[in-house]
Amino acid sequence: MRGKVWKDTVAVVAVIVLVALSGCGVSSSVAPEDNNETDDLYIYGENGDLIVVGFSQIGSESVWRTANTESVESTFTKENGYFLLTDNARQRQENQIKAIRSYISQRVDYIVFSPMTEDGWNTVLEEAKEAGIEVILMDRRANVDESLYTTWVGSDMKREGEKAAEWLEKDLRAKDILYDTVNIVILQGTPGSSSELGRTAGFEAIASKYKNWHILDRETGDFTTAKGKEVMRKMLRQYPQIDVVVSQNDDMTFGAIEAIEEAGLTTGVNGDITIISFDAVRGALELVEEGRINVDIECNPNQGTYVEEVIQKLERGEQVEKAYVVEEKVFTKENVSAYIEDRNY
Ligand code: GZL
Repeated sequence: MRGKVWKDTVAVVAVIVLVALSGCGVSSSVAPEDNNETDDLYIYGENGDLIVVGFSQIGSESVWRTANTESVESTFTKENGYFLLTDNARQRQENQIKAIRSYISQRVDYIVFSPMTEDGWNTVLEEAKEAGIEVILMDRRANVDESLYTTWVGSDMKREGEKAAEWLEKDLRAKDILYDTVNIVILQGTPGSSSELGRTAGFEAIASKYKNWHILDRETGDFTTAKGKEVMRKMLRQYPQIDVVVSQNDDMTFGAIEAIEEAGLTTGVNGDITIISFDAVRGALELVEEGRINVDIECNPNQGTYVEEVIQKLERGEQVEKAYVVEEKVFTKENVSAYIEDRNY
C-alpha cells in the first residue's frame, strides 16, 4: 500500500488490537459499505502500491447521480491500480464532512467529492490540506479558496442555463411569438448547489432581457421525481396559465410531466406546456424523441475518467489545471435519435 509510513505503523497496531478483541484473524481489505458509519481505520491488507482514493458522493437522488457514481466506481478499480473507499452521504452535507474526515484519518492518497452545496467546506478542506492530501472536486463546486483543492472536474452549469434560454429564444422566434407574454415556472435543484445556482443564473441572465417573459415562480424539487411532481401540482393549482416549465433535472421533469398530464394538459412539441429539462439521461431522451420534452440540456455524469487522468498527471509530478470542463450537447427531436442507442445512463 502506497502512502504514509503512518499507515503501516497504525495498521500493525490496529491488527494487534482487532485480533486481541476478536480472538480471530482479521479480514484483509475492508472498505466501508456505502454507509455513513465509516469507522476511522481500515485494515487494507496486502494491496501493494495501489493508489488509495476516498470518494464522498452526495447521494443517489437521481439517475444522473447513479451514473456519476458508476463512472467513478468503474474507473477506480484494483485492476486499474486503485483502492477505492466510497461513501453515500444520502443528501446530507454533514455525512460528506464525516466521510472526508474519515479519509483524512486513514491518510488516503486522494479525496474526490461532489460538494452537495457550495458553502460549508472550509474547515474540513483546511484539515485535508494540513494532512497533505490532494482534494479533487467533481461535478459541483465548493465556495472555498483555490488553495484548498487541487482541481475541479465538472460541467459549466451557468452555460447550461444559458443554453436553455437560448433555445427558448430560438423556439419563440421561430413561432413568431418572441415578444408575446410567456409565463414560465422554474423547478430548481438543491438550493445552494452549483447546479441550481448556475442553471438559474444562466437562464435568468438571458430571460431578464425580455420584459414579456414572466417567471411566475421558482421552487426547489430537490432534483427528485417525487418532489418535482408535488411542486408542479401546486404550481398548476396556483397559476391558471403556465406556458414553459424549466426543470433543472430530468428526474424532476418526469414528476412534472406526470402532474401536468394528471391535470389534463399535454407537454412538449405542439403541447400545452413547453418542457425544458437538464441532464439528458436516456429515459428523458426517449421523451424528447416522442416530442413530450422539447429540449434537454446535457450534463455529462461520466467524470470518473477525467478525474483519473488528473490523478495520473499528479502521480507523474505534472502540473494540472485548476478546472476541467466536460463536453456537453443540447438534444431536441431533430438530433436526439442518433444518441439514444449508445446512452450508458
Ligand atoms: C449536475 C448534478 C445534478 C444533476 C442532478 O452536475 O450536480 O445533481 O443535474 C443531480 O440530476 O442530482
